Amino acid sequence: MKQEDLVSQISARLNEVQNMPKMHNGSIMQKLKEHGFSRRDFMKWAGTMTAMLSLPTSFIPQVAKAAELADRLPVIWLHMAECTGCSESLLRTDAPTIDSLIFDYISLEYHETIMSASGWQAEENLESAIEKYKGKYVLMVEGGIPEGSSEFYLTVGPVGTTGAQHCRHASENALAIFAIGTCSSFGGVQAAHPNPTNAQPLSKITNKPVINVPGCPPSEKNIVGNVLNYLLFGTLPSLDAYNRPKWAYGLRIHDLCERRGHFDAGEFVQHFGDQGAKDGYCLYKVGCKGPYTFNNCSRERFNSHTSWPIQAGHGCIGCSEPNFWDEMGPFEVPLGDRLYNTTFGGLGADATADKIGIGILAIAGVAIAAHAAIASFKK
Ligand code: FSX
Ligand code: SF4
Ligand code: F3S
Repeated sequence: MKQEDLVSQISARLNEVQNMPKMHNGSIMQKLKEHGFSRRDFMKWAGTMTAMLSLPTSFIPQVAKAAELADRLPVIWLHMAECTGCSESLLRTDAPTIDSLIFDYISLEYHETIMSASGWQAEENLESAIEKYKGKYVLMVEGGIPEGSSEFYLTVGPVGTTGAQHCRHASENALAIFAIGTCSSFGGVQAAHPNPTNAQPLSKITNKPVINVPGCPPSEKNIVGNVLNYLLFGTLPSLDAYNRPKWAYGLRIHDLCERRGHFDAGEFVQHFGDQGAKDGYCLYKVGCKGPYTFNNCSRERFNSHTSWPIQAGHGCIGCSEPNFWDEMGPFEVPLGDRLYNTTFGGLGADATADKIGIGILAIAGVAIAAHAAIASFKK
């Protein structure tokens, strides 16, 4: 699409959003000011988000406007079987970030962790939010969804009502649906073998399209980026074979890793704590799964760009990939030439998120292991 066409498409969409009812008194700037952020900080943040969404810098004012209009978007957030790490990733910082404040500013109509209501009152809140915003709310679900034969796996509210029933009911009238985190996207830890509760991803619970935002947990930027993307375009983003937005999950961890130069030079950590570890060498031989994992951690990091697993000295464990608990382990041993049958379709080490399909990785695993061995040998 030509840039002028994109500009007018986004402008029309933002006008439409602006005409939707405002759900807060006050503005995002007031909220940010209360927490010590200036307009300049906000515009700088909008610049970062614009780059992250792969938009040219001329779109910064529109991204800022989308954030200002975030209070027009009612959100219902359901918790299923999980550790609440996804919510923590976004909300529980000791110093609120602009991302967490934006999330606070959207109209979060129902979120079990942070709302004050409980019991019957909470149930009523959920029902009235679904009723009031029928067809207009965004549904975000965190956690895998047990579909076990026992009614005692994850019941919420009235006796016998399962989490799965809640998800189906809330998804029926949702405008857009996001599976937040690997558990909701792919089943996660509770779906790992032997999956005693028969936990399922959200996409298997509802027939409606689900955008997956995996990561255990996903970064706050990937959660907020999806909200902004939706405000800007009002449509599903371009998705990969696992329904992950390409702007966030289009590249492998390995592609932009800060230790990549060491991988290419054959400089590896052989054991945790050795001299290579102190010198920041590549973590492939102590199990890094960055070559097989699609996510933007190496570019965006976590906690306001402070750090990320590989910077902290541990390899990527593949937390944004389907079945990573079963398929990527043991976490501190290289995959090498073992079969990895979820991500690549035997397309070789240059497979991109675009081309992947369900298939068997033998070639890519061997190619990466061989490259690591040859690079090591040359050295
Ligand atoms: Fe936890 Fe969320 Fe992992 Fe799952 O994150 S961080 S177990 S993806 O659902 O709470
Ligand atoms: Fe980085 Fe891991 Fe790739 Fe090494 S193997 S360059 S640590 S992503
Ligand atoms: Fe997960 Fe790997 Fe990023 S473990 S947080 S995808 S570096």
